[in-house]
Amino acid sequence: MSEIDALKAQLESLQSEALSAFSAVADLAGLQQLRVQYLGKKGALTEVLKGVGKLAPEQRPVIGQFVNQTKSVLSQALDAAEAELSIHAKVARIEAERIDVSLPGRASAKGALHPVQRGLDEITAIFSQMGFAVAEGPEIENEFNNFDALNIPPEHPARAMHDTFFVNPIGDEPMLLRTHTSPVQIRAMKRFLAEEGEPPLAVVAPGRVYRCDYDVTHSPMFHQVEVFKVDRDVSMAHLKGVLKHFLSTYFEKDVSIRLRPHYFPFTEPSAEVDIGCVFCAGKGCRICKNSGWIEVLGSGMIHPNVLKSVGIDSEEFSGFAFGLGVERLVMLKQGIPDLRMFFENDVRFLRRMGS
Ligand code: 2NL
Repeated sequence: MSEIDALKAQLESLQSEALSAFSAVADLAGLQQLRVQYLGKKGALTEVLKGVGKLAPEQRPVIGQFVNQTKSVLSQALDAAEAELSIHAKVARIEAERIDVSLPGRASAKGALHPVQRGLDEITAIFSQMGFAVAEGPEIENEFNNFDALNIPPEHPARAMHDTFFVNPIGDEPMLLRTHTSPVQIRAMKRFLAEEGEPPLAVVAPGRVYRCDYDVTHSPMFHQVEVFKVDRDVSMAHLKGVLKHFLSTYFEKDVSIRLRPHYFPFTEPSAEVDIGCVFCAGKGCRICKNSGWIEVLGSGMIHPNVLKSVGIDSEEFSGFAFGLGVERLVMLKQGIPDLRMFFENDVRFLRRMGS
């Protein structure tokens, strides 16, 4: 066989070997390897070309053309195989990513507000919508804001050590954890008068309060909302109207209310407020102890001494005020039987209440 025929035969077997290798390859990486193996700089085709040097000069273009033809056959076959494998790869990827949109969704765990915080927010929002300004203040207070300004004299039982948590004094000034949100009201009145000069002013003060009192129905930390309004000619009728609207909105029904005479040092006259029992509609049950009424808050007309202590002329202005325990109202609305459930943080309770 002539040199040129031998080279041609070599190229033909190279081509058929390569083509069957291309069609057997399973993935794009393997195909890339074959491309290098056959068409690369040190590939099989280059190896064949080395034999061309032994040919007579007039034979070289003939074999050159043959090599080019083989090269383009292989290169086209590689491109075709590559296109095919790419489609396979894409189909495989899409298949792997397939999602069944008809499957039910997986529930994600959601956090929720604590029922007391939710109650606090709900109650505050009702007064805010009525036009009361929301005020907050520090939980560590002095004796003036917590007691003196509220007409609570030094010998008053509420001042006794066992009710108040005292903390480190500031200099000579005794400091305490506020026992009610009233000092926020005192601060709000003082600030408002400094800024605006004179009433009207209407404020709602939500927050944590502390008392050294711990048993089945008392927690050393609990939450209060206090409300007051001061203006010319404010009367008990305004108090009753605000209470009726608030309580009916909070309990989401038309509740009846009843005021009973009471005593608070910071109001005169003072009244405890009952609502018609939300459990038995007044017929009498365990919750209302068969009276048909449930006590929900304390209220009254702001004592002239309190107005004087913040510099409001009690001859010209009057005001109503009331304070309520948030835990108590949330228990009544949600039917929670035991105050301690709020503070035990049993996740079964929190999950049931969290919505
Ligand atoms: C209760 C009673 C009450 C007030 C709070 C108040 C505030 C100022 C002036 C006068 Cl600045 N009064 N607050 C008035 C009456 C009752 O709370 O039993 N709360 C749970």
